[in-house]
Amino acid sequence: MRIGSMAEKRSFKCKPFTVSNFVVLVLSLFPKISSSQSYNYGDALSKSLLYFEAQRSGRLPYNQRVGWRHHSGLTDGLDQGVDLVGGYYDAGDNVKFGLPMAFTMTMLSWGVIQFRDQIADGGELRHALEAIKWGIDYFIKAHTHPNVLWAQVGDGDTDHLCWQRPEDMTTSRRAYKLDEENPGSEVAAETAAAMAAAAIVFRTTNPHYSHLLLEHAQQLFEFGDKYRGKYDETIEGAKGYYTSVSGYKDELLWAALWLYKATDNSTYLNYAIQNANAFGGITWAISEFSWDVKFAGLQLMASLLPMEGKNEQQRQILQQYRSKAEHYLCACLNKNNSTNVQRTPGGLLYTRQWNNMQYVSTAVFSLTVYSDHLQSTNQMLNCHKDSVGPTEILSFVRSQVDYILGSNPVGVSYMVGYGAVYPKKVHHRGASMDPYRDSKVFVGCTQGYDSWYGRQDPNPNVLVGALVGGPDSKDGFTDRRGNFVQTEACTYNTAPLVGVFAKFNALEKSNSSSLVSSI
Ligand SMILES: *[C@@H]1O[C@H](CO)[C@@H](O)[C@H](O)[C@H]1NC(C)=O
Ligand SMILES: *[C@@H]1O[C@H](CO)[C@@H](O)[C@H](O)[C@H]1NC(C)=O
Ligand SMILES: CC(=O)N[C@H]1CO[C@H](CO)[C@@H](O)[C@@H]1O
Repeated sequence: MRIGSMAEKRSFKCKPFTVSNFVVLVLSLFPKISSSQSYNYGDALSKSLLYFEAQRSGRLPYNQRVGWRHHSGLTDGLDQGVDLVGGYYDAGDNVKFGLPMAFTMTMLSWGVIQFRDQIADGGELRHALEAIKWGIDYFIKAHTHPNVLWAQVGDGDTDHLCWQRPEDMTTSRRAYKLDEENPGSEVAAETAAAMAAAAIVFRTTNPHYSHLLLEHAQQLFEFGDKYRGKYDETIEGAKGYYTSVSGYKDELLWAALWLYKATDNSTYLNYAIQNANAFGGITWAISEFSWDVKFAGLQLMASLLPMEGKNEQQRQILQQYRSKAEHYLCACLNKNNSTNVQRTPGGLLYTRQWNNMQYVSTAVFSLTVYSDHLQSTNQMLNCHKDSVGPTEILSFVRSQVDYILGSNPVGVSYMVGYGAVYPKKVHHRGASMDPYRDSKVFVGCTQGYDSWYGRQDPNPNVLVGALVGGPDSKDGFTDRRGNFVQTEACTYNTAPLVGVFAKFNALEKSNSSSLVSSI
């Protein structure tokens, strides 16, 4: 099976406000490649976690480090009799979209599970755990009954009519609920995956919390599986923003694998084995991995499971999962015979124009995880064209990470606040206006567009750690607030990078001369 148009999405994620005076300021006129430069991955790691504090909704704690943000969304859910205060804004707007928020938490948790020691080594474990807990605490509130999950607060249409700081929001904060009559298997299952992954993260440091998360995860999975339906048909406000193109079967398999990993209960493994074919788990060969299409991610998870103790059927199916995962990895490495992920002339993986960085981010995460796996099991990755070893994979990952941090034709760091040159006009409501701390004067719905959105000046607040949408297929980048295709950042862009930065930071520290410089 091939995917054709399976992932043309987020088509209306950000309302284009003005398209008229599009001043193309193609910065690529000033090439500045410095590939031999060594980056401070520890700094990138710390910054990546600060970003999550800037995206917080709710009542901010005393130790909030991003000072230009303040409390917001303090009555979310109130009208509907539920406390939905907290969680994260997903990008440059002020809506709380359940599906990408849950995916962000799953990936952040996976990063901690895989790279816990390296994150601790970089001094950031506490911040990583706090970032996860902030999202997961919200899911606990949102899961009010075994078969009820509140899956969204606010809606894209009204939100996008306004350009307001979250602290000033006057837009609709209506909350949207999933239940037995109004199913939404993608969000139920992705939230189950996030909570199961977080249960692993907190297993030793907070066993009570971990146990609670497992209960929620099991119920949510059962709810999503038993009452099947596409969430964007239930929550109309999600369509056009986070349309589920791949449906919910990938999320169900993904959640089952996370639950298996968290509980070791073979019921969940068998679910992923029995449904492997019918749900596309071993039939789809796809070369992208995102908040929507997660076959590649679940195939990778399945291929990391140990074969010991599995029966013949399980082994066979797991092997098929693995072969599809390897298709994805080989495609990223440009080692497949024909289907590969495109690259820009500057060498960046290129999937599509709108927020391309999200795909780069999941690809480098997957490759890093697999490289570690090959290393520890003393194996090679056999692609059509070539066999690739763990060091070569890591070397490619490093090229992508360094591109992100500044080794690119434009010479800009696509991670905001990293280095000297980075996007200054990020498409982000809160960052683009005077901070609430300094100016409590209310900014109205359209007033924000009039006074702040179209300004030529840099944003008053630096959205440190945000990974913006990134360059186009020719490495071009236009730093303009209205250019949301390139200058908007999303929580799920940064989340997979946390562990990868930690890994490179640790490599650099432990083996600064030999290993890292050779890759
Ligand atoms: C495994 O999970 C299933 C489904 O939640 C449950 O019914 C069963 O009791 C669990 N088994 C064990 C050994 O905990
Ligand atoms: C890939 O192409 C090479 C060279 O054309 C060929 O030898 C090989 O059999 C192909 N591999 C697969 C799996 O198609
Ligand atoms: C068409 C092509 O060459 N793509 C292949 C890449 O590798 C996977 C796994 O071996 C194949 O399934 C694809 O067909």
